[in-house]
Amino acid sequence: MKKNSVQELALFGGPPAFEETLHVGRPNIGNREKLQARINDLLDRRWLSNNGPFLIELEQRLAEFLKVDHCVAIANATIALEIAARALELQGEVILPSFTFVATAHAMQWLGITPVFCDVDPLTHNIDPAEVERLITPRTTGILGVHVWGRACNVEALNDIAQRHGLKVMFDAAHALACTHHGRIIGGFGHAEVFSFHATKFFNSFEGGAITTNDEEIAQRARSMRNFGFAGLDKVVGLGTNGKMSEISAAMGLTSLESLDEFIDVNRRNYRAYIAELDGIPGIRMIQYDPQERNNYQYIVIEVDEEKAVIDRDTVVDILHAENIRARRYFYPGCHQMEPYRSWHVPPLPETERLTQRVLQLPTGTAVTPREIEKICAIIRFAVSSSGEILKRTKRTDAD
Ligand code: T4K
Repeated sequence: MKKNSVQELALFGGPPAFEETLHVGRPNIGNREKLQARINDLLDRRWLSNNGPFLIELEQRLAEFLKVDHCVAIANATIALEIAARALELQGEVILPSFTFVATAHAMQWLGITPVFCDVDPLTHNIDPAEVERLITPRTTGILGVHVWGRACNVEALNDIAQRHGLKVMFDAAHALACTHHGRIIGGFGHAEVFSFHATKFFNSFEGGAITTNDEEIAQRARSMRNFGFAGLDKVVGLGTNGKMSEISAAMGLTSLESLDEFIDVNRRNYRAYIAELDGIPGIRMIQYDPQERNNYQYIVIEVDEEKAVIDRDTVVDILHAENIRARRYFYPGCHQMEPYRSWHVPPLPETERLTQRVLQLPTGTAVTPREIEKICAIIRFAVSSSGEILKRTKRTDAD
């Protein structure tokens, strides 16, 4: 479909466009005065990085919150994944989903570990343990599950497979801060878990991430690796990198932590508003969070069933973009369809491919109001109800 035709169609008799663009991933900002006071403190102290007091406080508070023995704050989740994989001594092949942000796969490939792409469960969007077992080879050393949208992987099944095959298990928990699995907070599962505190996450430290673990040795290795391999003033005990979180990021992290409950409340309110507003639109299904678990509700995820909606996901996204709503298509087209992996000709992953064609995300967080959610949903309802007309007009315009 031509871009212009979508723009014309989006405006054709539908609800008016937003004047200011609404984004998925607009950062939540905590208490500015407290942040500014912390920034003054760190400037007065002239301690800007390298294990400063804000970093130590953030690590302690997060470890307490996540009920883990160790929390190692890192510059971002991608480097945290790399450091965690090295601390776990992963090598050869690691099995992970293709339905994830490309950083999960890149972190392994960057270390010379081959990411082996696994299909997902269509209901949970998480790595499918039965498929994992099928992909194990003599070169496999680990399984890297991703708690997609904050909904936990089948941790028990993955642990069981790992135990039977002598593998390590680690989780990419980039989406899963403050989420639970069977009532237990995510952070202490597997050998290690990795969180992202990127600006687009509901809890942010500008850039940032953390490795959490209950294993003292893994924590110690990670601490040393994030600081060039140092284990004392002049003593380097192994290979390392620079994965340190700066004090200004830790200051933002502490400030975000103080507003965590408020951010989740707003996300939950938005989530419920979207459920109510999208109810009954044919072919539009919003993924639901298990009410028995805690979730952070930071992703509003819609599946578009093209047959029932008579409109495909990409046209819905194009229409939303034309109306100044920057809906996203995470995780399109799937890591295995991105370079360098695409050139490897990975065998088909039918559930992943199906999902990557159907799924989109809508704006939420403290930057979005209930009134804006009503309007976003009105545009989606209008797009679906006019889909026959849109198809007719698009065909005509494309043929022009
Ligand atoms: N594992 C998983 C499963 C992940 O989802 C991610 C990251 C990682 C690992 C790696 O974590 P980090 O190394 O980043 O800590 C964004 C984020 O950059 C990325 O962190 C996130 N996942 C991913 C799902 O989304 P892009 O390429 O979509 O970013 P971008 O620049 O298009 O921004 C997204 C939207 O946010 C835009 O519409 C604009 C808005 N935005 C963004 C920033 C940075 C703002 O409004 N303000 C801002 O400051 O990846």
